[in-house]
Amino acid sequence: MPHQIGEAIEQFREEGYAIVRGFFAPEEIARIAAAFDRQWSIGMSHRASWRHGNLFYRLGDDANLGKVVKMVQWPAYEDTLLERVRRDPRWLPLLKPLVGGDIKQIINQLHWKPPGAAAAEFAFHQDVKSRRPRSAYRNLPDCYVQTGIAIDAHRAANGAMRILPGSHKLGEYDLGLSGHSLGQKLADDQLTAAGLDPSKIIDLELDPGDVALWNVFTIHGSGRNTTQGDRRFYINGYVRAADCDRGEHAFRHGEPTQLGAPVLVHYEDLHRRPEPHFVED
Ligand SMILES: O=C(O)CCC(=O)C(=O)O
Repeated sequence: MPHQIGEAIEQFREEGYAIVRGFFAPEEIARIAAAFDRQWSIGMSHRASWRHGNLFYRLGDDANLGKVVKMVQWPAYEDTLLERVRRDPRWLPLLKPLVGGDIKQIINQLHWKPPGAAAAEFAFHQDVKSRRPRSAYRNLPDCYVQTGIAIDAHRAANGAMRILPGSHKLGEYDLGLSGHSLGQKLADDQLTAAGLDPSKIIDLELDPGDVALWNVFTIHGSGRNTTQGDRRFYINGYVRAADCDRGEHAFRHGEPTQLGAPVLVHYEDLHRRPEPHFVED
């Protein structure tokens, strides 16, 4: 594993993405998968999107499937296993060389791609677009690492992420996208229209327990799941604490830090409206 981690860090710097194989063991993935299923049931029990502090069940009306849970943001406040995974000490050898040992987290998210769901496609985008408010971040190209844990196998057929290697070196790039990438079709034409070469795109194929890393400027997206099974992905986004005014600590001075009372991440009304409520679209 140490050898693999060194290579992953180098590839992340050079190509804007990397994969570490077998980061979590099969029995751990089985437990995380069960946590996903619990979170899906909670989400589906609500009549509309529902928020409690930073915890947010974002529901959608899918053209093919009807009601779906598009994602859950900050399930770690609700589920102790998911909370432990986000600050598992095994992240440190991977993250420390990139952002140091004092690390905040700005993304804690569960993604599903149910078979056939159109609402679960991500058009090509760069995550930098969602790092708001921009004034809260310093040194963005170097301070941020997005990670995704494959719960199911990720293959081209079930909507594995597609990545443009080296695109992190382009900086913030106009991909002609209006609105959120989630729920918009993944199409090579989008890249061609933006002056990029879609033949350079690669599928990020992962086995359960593999971890993918990508840079905040890396151009990526993911298409439709055309298989019969689900495709689940646990995303945690880490940032050098000194370079970000938002976020929950995951590690302080190299020590895992448990979640406490929620702090400001993306939900601007956290202190004005902390109570549970529905969010109508
Ligand atoms: O779940 C996915 O495939 C897409 C992830 C992604 O594009 C993102 O989180 O920015």
